[in-house]
Amino acid sequence: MSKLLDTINNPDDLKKLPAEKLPALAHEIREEIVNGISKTGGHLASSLGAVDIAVAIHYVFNTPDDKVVWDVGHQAYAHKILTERREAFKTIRQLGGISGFPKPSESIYDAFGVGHSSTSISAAMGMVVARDLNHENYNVIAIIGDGSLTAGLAFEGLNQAGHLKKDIIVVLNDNEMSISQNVGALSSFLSRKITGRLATRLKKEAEGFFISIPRIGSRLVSFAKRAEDSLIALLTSGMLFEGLGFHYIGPIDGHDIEELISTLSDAKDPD
Ligand SMILES: Cc1ncc(C[n+]2csc(CCOP(=O)(O)OP(=O)(O)O)c2C)c(N)n1
Repeated sequence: MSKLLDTINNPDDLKKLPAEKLPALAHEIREEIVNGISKTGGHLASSLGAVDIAVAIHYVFNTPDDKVVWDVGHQAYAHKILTERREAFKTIRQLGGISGFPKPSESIYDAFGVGHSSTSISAAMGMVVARDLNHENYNVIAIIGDGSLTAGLAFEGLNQAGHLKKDIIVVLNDNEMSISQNVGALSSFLSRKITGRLATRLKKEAEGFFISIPRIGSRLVSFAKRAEDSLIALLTSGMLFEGLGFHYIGPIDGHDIEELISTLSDAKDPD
C-alpha cells in the first residue's frame, strides 16, 4: 500500500497534505524510525517523542529560511526524514552515512551542529541577533528538552533573550525525562502541582456544582479542568518564563498535532 511518506521529500511537499492527514504521517515516520534504528542503532526514545513536534514545525514554518535549532540533536530523526533524507536515513550513524545529529554541512535544513546538550537557545539567540543586524526577516525556533534546560548555557541564552527582547521562539519539550529520570530543583519546579487540602476541596465542590447543571454540566467540568491546568502551568513553569521576559503559552499536549499547529501558528504571528 502506498504511504503518505512516499509523497514527501521536503517540507514543501509536507505543506501540501491536509492537516487531518498529519497524525497518520507521524505514525508512518515512527514506523520508519523504528525500522531503521533497529538495524543501525541510535537514539530511539527521544526521536520517537519528537515526531509530532517535528511535523508541526515543518508544517507551520518556512524551513530552511526559518531556522530550527534542535538541542542535543538526538531527537531530530523525524526532522531528517522530512528534510530530504528519508533514503539516507538507512545509513544513519554508519561509516559514510548521515550523522545521528543535525549537521549544517549535511543539509541546509540543519541550522546548527549539535551533539552537546543545552546549546539551542544560545545558538538561536546568535542567529536572531545576526538576523536583526542584517535587517532580515525570518523566524528562529529553539527546541530544548527539560533535561537540557538545567544547564548553565541554557540559562545564559534565556537571560540574553529576556535582556535583548528579540523575537525568538523557544519550545520546551518537557517529557519529564533526561537520559534517565530527572532529578533536581528545576524538574521539581516544572512538574509542581498545586495540591493541598483546600485546593482539593475547592475543586471537588466546583465539580459537584458544575455537574449538577443539566445537559452542559459535564462539558463545564472539562472546561474548568483545562482552565485549571492552564492556570496551574502559569503559576508554576509559566511563571518562570514570564519572569524572564517570555510570553508563555502552554503547556500543551506535544503529541496533539492539531494543537501544536495552532499554538506554533500563534507563536509565529503574535497578536
Ligand atoms: C554538555 C552535555 N552534557 C551531557 C550530555 C549528555 N546528554 C545527552 S542527552 C541529555 C539530556 C536529554 O534530556 P532532554 O534534554 O530532556 O531531552 P530528551 O531526550 O528527554 O528529549 C544529556 C544530558 C550532552 N549531550 N552534552
